[in-house]
Amino acid sequence: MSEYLDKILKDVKAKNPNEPEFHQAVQEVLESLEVVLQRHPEYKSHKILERMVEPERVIMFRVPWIDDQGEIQINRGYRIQMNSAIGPYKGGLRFHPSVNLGILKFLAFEQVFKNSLTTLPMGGGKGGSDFNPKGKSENEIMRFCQSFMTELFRHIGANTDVPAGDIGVGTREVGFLFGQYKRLSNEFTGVLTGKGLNWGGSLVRPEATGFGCVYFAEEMLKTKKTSFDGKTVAVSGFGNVAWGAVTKVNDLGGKVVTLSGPDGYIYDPDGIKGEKINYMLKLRSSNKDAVEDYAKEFKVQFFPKEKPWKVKVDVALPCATQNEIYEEDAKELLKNGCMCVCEGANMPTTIGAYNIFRDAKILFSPGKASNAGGVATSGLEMSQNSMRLPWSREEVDKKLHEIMVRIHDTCVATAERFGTPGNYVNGANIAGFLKVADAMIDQGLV
Ligand code: NDP
Ligand code: 2IT
Repeated sequence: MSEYLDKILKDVKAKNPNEPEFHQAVQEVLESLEVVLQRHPEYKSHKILERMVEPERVIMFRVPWIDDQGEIQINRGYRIQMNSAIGPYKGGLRFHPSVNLGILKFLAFEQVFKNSLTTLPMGGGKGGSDFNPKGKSENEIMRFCQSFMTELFRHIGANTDVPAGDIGVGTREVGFLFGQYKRLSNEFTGVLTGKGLNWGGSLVRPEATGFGCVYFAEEMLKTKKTSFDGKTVAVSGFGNVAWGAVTKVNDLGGKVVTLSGPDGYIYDPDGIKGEKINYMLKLRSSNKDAVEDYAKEFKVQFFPKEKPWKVKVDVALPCATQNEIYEEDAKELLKNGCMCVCEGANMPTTIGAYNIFRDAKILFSPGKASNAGGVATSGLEMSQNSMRLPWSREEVDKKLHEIMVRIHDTCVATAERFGTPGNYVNGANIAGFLKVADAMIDQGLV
């Protein structure tokens, strides 16, 4: 990296100590931008990068709630409003005990580039809490969501900041949050996406991230004149994104042989299909946080505390969480002939593992491009809410598919234009950056 970019990264580290995921996300983007700054000195003189690594606003708040035993519990809530150059802040809420300021800053930073790639008018944000949904009753989850929104509601709005789901936040939680927002604001607006179908949600939003990831991978495979038909696929995670991805791989003739959770992974050589896909929904809603039950139910092997990257597959779709593919995992995947890694989760691949994939010249796509189908369909939900007209399943799915193909083609064309053909990481970072950077210059020093 140039001295200039190196200084930006050093300053980020000094100003945001103990936030390794944020440093990692910034480093990955800066490494792609060297060539852009050489060609466009105006971004340096306008201090665009220095501004982009500083959130426009960070909100941090107390979330008190009462558990089923009548005891008071206190969690911490956050919303990072990262960048609003191209639209209202937009991004999910994550409820997981690992949540902290650094993880949410990394997610909000990624979201800015991702939302820009969708071509829809959405800025970037992210929020959540260290609340652990594991083992909580539905009433506890509702009381937590109501308390969380009692503070958050004054900072968001359909034209200001539009949250959605992420890990630990699905339609049920969005429902509790929306109900409380409506009660406090006395307004029925599209302030959240991922809503239920009967109250402003969009068809295909639940499937959208996983579907979009597989549509993207399909385009990558096409560049090598192949397809999902007959391919063996490893998926990690067992949540919303994994479920959508498994469904679409089956539709396209591929076979998914793994799922994983914090407890380990399952290996199902016959393929996760039919009723087994529906079983994933049961696993997730059980609030048990484990995949071992799948192995018991369908009598397949379970590998405790291991990750699914040792299995021989053609394609890997990491769909669980950040930093789940390390260098040793990347080497295993390559040794077994894996030809395509397409991220469904946000930043599941470490920088070291990415370097191994890049040097081996296999197909590799960063989450900010390949998982953008979720937020893109959130954008379509916002459009439907504004028009007060719902679209059919076919219409939403068609738009999602077109958006994913367009993002793919933009990544390919941009990587080529800036001298690294085939490098989707550079393509995504540069294309996402250019639109936001130009909008920031247009809008003056803010
Ligand atoms: P879910 O809550 O539906 O599922 C998350 C999955 O990851 C579960 O299997 C979960 O188990 C596992 N997981 C979470 N944290 C950890 C951890 N620290 N260690 C091991 N496993 C973990 O979330 P989603 O499917 O919505 O999200 C999955 C990924 O996709 C995340 O990276 C998210 O940011 C990303 N994403 C989500 C989008 C969406 O629309 N939902 C859109 C774009 C990206 P458990 O949580 O039970 O521990
Ligand atoms: O990481 C993501 O893009 C999401 N969790 C979805 C965000 C959204 O606003 O739909």
